Amino acid sequence: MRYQMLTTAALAAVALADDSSSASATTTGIPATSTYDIKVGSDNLKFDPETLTASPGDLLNFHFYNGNHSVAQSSYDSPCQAQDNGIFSGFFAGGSGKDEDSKVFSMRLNDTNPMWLYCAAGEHCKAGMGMVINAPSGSDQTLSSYKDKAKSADVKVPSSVYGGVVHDKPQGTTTASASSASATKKSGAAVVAARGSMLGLVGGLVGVVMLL
Ligand SMILES: [Cu+2]
Repeated sequence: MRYQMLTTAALAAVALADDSSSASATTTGIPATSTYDIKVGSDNLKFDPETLTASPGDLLNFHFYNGNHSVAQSSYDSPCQAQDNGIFSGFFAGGSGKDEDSKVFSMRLNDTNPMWLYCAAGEHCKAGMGMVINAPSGSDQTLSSYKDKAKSADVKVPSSVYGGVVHDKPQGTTTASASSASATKKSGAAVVAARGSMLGLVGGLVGVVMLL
């Protein structure tokens, strides 16, 4: 039960962070946070990019392609083993409706600690489907050594989504526009729509947790 409450709190934090960041960007002039799009499975059993340096407050969007994939977090020492205070997106499989055209898993970074990520589908992790965010500098803990260790690891699949939210991909954000005014308006509406769906999802998950 404690674990479920922590999960709920984490999801709420994502939604709240989304609101506060947009407010501060418009009212105080604090530098805007960055958004990173990460492709999962677009190039066989790989993340693209496989390494990423990002800052607290940055938003990470994981997009899923071609077949059954997911993103989960392990420690460096235990590749393919989901850790409780990490993230798990759930599985995205072509044909299930959760494909690259409609859904995305999003999370906001809280710190610059290294995040070792893998795909929990089948044997993908053992086959080298891993990535690292904010890899430790000057360390022998590298992505290639993480992948080497993964070859002989057991895969632990988390039982539920946590550490982020699955939501509908905003519509129209990739459409090229003739004027900057209409582009701004369009993306603003899309952001509001995305936020609404994220909050709705959080509410739904809270409801599910209450039932458990
Ligand atoms: Cu995979």
